[in-house]
Amino acid sequence: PPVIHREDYRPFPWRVPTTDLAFELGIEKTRITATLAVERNPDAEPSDRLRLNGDGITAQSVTVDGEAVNDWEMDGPDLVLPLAGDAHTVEIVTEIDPSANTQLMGLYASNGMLCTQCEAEGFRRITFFPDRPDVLSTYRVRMSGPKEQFPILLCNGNRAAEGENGDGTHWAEWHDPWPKPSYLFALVAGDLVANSGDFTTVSGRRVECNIWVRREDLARTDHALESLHRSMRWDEETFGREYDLDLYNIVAVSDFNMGAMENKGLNVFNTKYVLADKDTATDGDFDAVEGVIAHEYFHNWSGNRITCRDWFQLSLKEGFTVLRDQLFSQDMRGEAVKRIEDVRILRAAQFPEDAGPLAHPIRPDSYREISNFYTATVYNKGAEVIRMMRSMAGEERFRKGTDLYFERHDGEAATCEDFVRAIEDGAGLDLTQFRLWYSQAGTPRVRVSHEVAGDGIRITLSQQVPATPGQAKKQPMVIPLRLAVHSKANETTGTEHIAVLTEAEQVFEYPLTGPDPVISINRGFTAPVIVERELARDDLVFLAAHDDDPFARYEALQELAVDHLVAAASGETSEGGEAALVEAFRAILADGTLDDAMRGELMMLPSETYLFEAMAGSGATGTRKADPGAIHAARERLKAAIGSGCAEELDALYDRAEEVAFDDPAGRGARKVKAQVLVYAAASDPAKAAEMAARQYDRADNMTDRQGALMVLAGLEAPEREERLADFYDRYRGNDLVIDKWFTLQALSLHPQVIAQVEALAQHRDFTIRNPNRVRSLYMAFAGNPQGFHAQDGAGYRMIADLILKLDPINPQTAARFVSPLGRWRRIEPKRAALMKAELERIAEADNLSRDTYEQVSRSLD
Ligand code: DPP
Ligand code: ZN
Repeated sequence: PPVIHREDYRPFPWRVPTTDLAFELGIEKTRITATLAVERNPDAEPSDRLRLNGDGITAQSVTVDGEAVNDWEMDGPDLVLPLAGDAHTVEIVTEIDPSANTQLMGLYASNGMLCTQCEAEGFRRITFFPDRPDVLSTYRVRMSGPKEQFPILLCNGNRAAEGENGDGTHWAEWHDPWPKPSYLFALVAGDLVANSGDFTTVSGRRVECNIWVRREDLARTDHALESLHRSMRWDEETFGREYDLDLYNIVAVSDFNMGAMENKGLNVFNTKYVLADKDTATDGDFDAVEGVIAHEYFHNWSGNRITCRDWFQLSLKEGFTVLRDQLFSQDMRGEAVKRIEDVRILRAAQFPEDAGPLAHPIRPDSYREISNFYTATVYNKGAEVIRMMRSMAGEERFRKGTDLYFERHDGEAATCEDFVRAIEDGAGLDLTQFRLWYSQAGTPRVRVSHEVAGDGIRITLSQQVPATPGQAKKQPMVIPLRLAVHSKANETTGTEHIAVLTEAEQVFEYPLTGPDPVISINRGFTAPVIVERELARDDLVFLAAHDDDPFARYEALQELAVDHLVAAASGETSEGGEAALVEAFRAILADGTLDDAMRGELMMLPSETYLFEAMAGSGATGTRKADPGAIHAARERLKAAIGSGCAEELDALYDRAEEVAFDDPAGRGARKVKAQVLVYAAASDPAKAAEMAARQYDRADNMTDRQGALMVLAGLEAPEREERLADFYDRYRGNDLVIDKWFTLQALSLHPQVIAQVEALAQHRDFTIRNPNRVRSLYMAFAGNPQGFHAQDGAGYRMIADLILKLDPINPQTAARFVSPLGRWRRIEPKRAALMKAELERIAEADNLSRDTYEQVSRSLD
């Protein structure tokens, strides 16, 4: 498959001012008549040929200006049509079989309904079209189909007309007044019901909002609707963005590759991010629904009104929109905890990507298959990069920058460069050097050292950006770091400064506020970097207990744990490390100034994936490899030490939390710490943990408590395990999203037989490889279970490779997502690395690999 380069971008020679689509809908046969008004694009190199993208479709007929023509030709999947004049009307008829569309790209069938997914390149599976985001067109769509099967017909924009055909079929016409690229097209036909609620915008526009679901799911849609209304209000207040149609539809679909899709006026969502009630969804699920509803809504401005010029600019809409949804959730639920959650995600998903064979800048330079670039780098690091601009400008000036961006580029297909320039001009920043964040991959490492000089402190910061594939040499980046200098002797905290590191090495001087200084740096995680500081253990303990920045407290505890665990896993002595951690924990458990939501965060040890990253490349020679087995063992030992060392405090915390009612404002925090107490009990006293967890399960009046208990039970060899797993299954049988949880918590469990259990689950009658949620619920969970995935004999690697080979012909986009866990082989100890590499090679040798999987596997072996 060819490589596409960012530098090769050329404007399309033709414009398509209007697109009329007529759909005759059927599950097995849908006929599409597309009528395109085309005219020459004065801003492009002229051409007498019109290239329309296709993918697996054939034209039944082609007419130009009303005349049937046959001088067109197929060039691979595309249709190329000679056109001599300046403006023409092109009509093309295609026929497709939605029921055979297992890729879930384009128009497909799900549970008897029809729906679409067009981003990035799915529209070309419906009809021939210039399927690229810089071709904007105004769409009119007519749908017709059997009324009983498809009583509801939805499309982008507003309803224009509808009627009956008198033969059992009916039709509807929709018109979207806003020009859009083809990837934002959507259509839904099915037997659906809506939870509806109006929203009145700041200027008084009444917007009808609907959450469309299957009848049996209607009772679980209130949270989604409320989240939508909150998002609409927040975007007006925070970014000055108002909604621009009379209708906002969201449809929940159970077969979906992504989380959700921001199609203009007609979002299509994975059911996972719509349905939630107390009995079936955890607190985390509620947050995820709120966050994804907000994300897709915010795309209406950052993505739809201003879209991307080409797919290399994906972070223009995704990075910015992730930042917007993060800020929204911070405002809804509290800044400190949300920030820790977001950093945890970045470290779990993006840091390993940046350190591995799939590393790429947030604005990639090339790709074979764009679906492979919907990554944590483009999304989450992209958000961090814009967050840094915001930190440097301050909120008010940043808002001036985003106002200018929306004003300047409304209605356009823009680039990352356009965004940066608007922020420069609007916020008054010079981002010349800062632009390196768009072009250089890899997580920068910042070293911190200091010396006390009189009543001041000189802090030396140096940076190093590691080599990444295709980028051997790096230039110094702009790294804004919020910092403060505390006094350990006085137990006082210093004032906050912002140090902006721009050179390879730089000295910053600040006054001292007391003796025994301890530096608190990258407070609030202002920069997505790895800080390397040689802090004495006492200093970390001090920061963990006293820092006035909640993120810095969390970070100090994490660092204490990382230092100890990496040393222990490397067979080095970590004299007193365990005792220090037990004491730091005790302080967290006893700290009356913390609420339980924050306490719960502080109680979470760094993940094994994060520890692999910390271990790989560390050590005196910098060539150390991660040893998953040793890390797992060391982490379990530490959990046991904390569990027994703080047993009394943990019990007391559990008892206190158990008294808090579900609806109490402190309820979420209480549920979070209960789950953590069970985790430590399982490591230190499994019999007691089994009893506690079974009791929690039996008494639970909500999914958070039930799942938290079952998660722990699933890892234990106790009779309670089987009983409660069976109970859970019986209770929720037929509820796909909850049965997904049932698969996931077994695949993630610490049970020694987890591999055999996952193999058995793959044979379970409820398992199907055709539903992406179900596949991920079992196998993505398993790939994230280090003990199972990294089993010494390679059985875990083999299982994932087998899955990739089996899934690739069915759904390549989802299959390719499973490659990256195997791709980390270079940072793992040699025995396991060889096994991982052998599985990648086995995949590479398979015939007819999809472009998606081929690209990921070949990059991983390079
Ligand atoms: N639907 C995906 C998202 O919102 C891709 N645009 O991020
Ligand atoms: Zn998005």
